[in-house]
Amino acid sequence: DRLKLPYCKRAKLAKNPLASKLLELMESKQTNLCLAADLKKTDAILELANTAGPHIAVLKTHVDIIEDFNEGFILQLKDLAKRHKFLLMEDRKFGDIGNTVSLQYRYGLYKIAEWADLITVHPISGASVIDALKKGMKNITEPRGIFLIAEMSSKGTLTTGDYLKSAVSMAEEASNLVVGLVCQSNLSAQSGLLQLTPGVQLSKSDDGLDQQYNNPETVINAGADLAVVGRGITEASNCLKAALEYKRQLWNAYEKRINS
Ligand code: S5P
Repeated sequence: DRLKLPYCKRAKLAKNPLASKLLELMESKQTNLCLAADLKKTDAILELANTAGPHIAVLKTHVDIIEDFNEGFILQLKDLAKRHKFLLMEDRKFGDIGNTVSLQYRYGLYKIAEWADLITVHPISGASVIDALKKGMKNITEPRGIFLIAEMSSKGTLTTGDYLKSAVSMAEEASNLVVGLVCQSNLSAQSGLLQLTPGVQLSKSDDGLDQQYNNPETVINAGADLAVVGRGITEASNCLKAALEYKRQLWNAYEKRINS
């Protein structure tokens, strides 16, 4: 049972080397927190990454909301990721035909393929999107991984029924490149795949725009291996204190899960 296995054991079962690396760093840093740094200024993201860095497994970005994006920012972010040992995920949610996705991944202002360890992808266009992204990774020497979005957190999402089931099989069949699933419930029994679950907040149940929140223990018990926290940390009066509190609660819930 995936949910009962410790991260260090699952690191050996993952087919993607980056999934193994991620599971190992979660174990060694004792954190299953993915921080959504949804901020508009590079300085603010770098400051947050430096403060929270030692306590998170993944820093998740939406680079297209940044107002002063530049290459120096990426170099500094990569430097912080190396120093504090976390991975970078660009939550691009690619959702077009293969050819367009491979161009969006590799070119343009953001050159995501050059720096993001992990990306998010919608399975909407079919399984060939994975091959297209593989093409976009050509000559990139660092390991790369994909999180496939099987199920969204928002109220009224269309990711249900057969769509959801097909997304899971797509991930399981491409587990050499797919590191895990973005979803709200325990959908895959494959111990080498990670479940990334957003919609986590301690003090709110929604955000007024149909985001739905659960608490750390609920999402970990629903199968989350990595829990995404954004505004619960970025809008706290003390971001470090908030990050530490989410980290503590998420890790305790994980330990309880594997030991129960
Ligand atoms: O279904 C989803 C998938 C994602 S990746 N629901 C989500 O909320 N997300 C992302 O998680 C979203 O884009 C945002 O970056 C983060 C949640 O942020 P929060 O402020 O609501 O915690």
